[in-house]
Amino acid sequence: MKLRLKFLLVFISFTVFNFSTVAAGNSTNDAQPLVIIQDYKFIPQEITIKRGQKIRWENREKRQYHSVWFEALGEEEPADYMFPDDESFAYTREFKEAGTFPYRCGPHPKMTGTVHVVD
Ligand SMILES: [Cu+2]
Repeated sequence: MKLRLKFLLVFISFTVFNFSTVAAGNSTNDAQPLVIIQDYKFIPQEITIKRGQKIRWENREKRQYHSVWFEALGEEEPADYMFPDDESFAYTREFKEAGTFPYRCGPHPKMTGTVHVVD
């Protein structure tokens, strides 16, 4: 009976670990990669996806807007901020080319992240 309980616990922790890996978006499986914005950070800060996948960013900050700006690609700073409490809280972008794409938050230059797109 004790042994069965041990197995159950191992199974549960394994399951939880797998889910948290997917939730952090740091995987290259078919689930949509997700980057959370919280505590003035992009979490995870670096993410690797397959070419053709989309990344979804979600602002889960309390009362603070942010943006996702691929400044290094020569793009203009997004005029629309991501506010946590309305529909603008999420932003999705598809990556059609392989490469390394650094980005930042417009209003907060220290908030940076990197997208790695692989074939
Ligand atoms: Cu920000």
